[in-house]
Amino acid sequence: MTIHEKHISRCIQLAKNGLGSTYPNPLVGSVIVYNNQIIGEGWHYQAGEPHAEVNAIKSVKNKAVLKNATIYVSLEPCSHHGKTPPCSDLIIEKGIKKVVIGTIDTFSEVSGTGIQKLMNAGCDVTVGVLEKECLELNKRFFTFHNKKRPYIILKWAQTQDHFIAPETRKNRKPIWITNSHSRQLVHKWRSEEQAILVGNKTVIKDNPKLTTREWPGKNPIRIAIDISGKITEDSAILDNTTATIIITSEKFKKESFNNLTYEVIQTKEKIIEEICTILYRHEIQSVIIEGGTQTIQSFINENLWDEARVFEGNTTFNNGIKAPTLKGNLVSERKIMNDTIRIYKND
Ligand code: AOF
Ligand code: ZN
Repeated sequence: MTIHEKHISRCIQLAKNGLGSTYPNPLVGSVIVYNNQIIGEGWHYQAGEPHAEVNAIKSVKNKAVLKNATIYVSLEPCSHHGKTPPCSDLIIEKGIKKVVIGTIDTFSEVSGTGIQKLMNAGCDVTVGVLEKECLELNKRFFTFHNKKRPYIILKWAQTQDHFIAPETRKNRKPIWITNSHSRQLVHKWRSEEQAILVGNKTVIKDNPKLTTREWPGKNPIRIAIDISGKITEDSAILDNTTATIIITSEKFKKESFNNLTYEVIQTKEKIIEEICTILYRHEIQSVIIEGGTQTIQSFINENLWDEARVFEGNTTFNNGIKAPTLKGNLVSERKIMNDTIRIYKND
């Protein structure tokens, strides 16, 4: 690992402190190095608050040495006036001459103009250090801006014989396939995404809350696909404690109020594409899809997914509802006690 890579790697590590709380902004980390030593660090906590570079510069005690220091940042410093002023202006104003950047910011307001500004001011700019890792860090942000849809994560739990649920079930109570540690991990994952989506069968059969109650993170926006208007008013997802979007047809549309929004699907053929467009319009950068098989499979069939996280429990059902099937690259496999977790990427 080169010195540049070592410092950008630290930027990535710092940036991850903001996971789940920076939407719609990206995760960004920054370090300032003088005489081969890190003299300042910062990351972006939350949209509307200072950017990573501002926090890193603020943390430097002896500002006089900035003129001979190098600033490392995992994403191109911004050049625009958004909720906060441009970071590239601040870098220039502080006299920092060397800038090392992980990757370009593809947000249309920035998109290379931050780098240009720095170069025009005479800074020595290096771009593309640990680029792959920096792109992965902001996979949600980049997918949203580049593909004009959210980053889509599919999640399901299956038995050893690949069923996600038994055929029949009493009392709208889910039957657990995975252990409590795996379920806690799922709640952590929910807290990292901006939204969570299910089909109406899951709402009707499981009556899920879709919250992060087993993890101290924020709740994602809840989304249910209910084209045929089958979700009943006593469903837990309509409890108004968290923002919820019901995607339905004109016939079943109701008045939106407080935390509950109804969105209408116009087409018959391209429903999944249209759902992605609706989510894009709501500025949702990431969504975790938690079932059931029909909903997940319809995203797979349209090739509208980025990552799949599949739990395999230690039980068998012999019959029931078959798990989705997909072709993807297995990128990791690990165990939580008796459960196996496999992560697939679609690339
Ligand atoms: C940076 N450093 O730490 C972040 C950047 O509304 P604003 O002012 O917060 O600007 C948001 C945009 O700035 C966001 O869409 C992204 O392009 C960039 N985020 N840039 O130089 C940071 N978080
Ligand atoms: Zn900035």
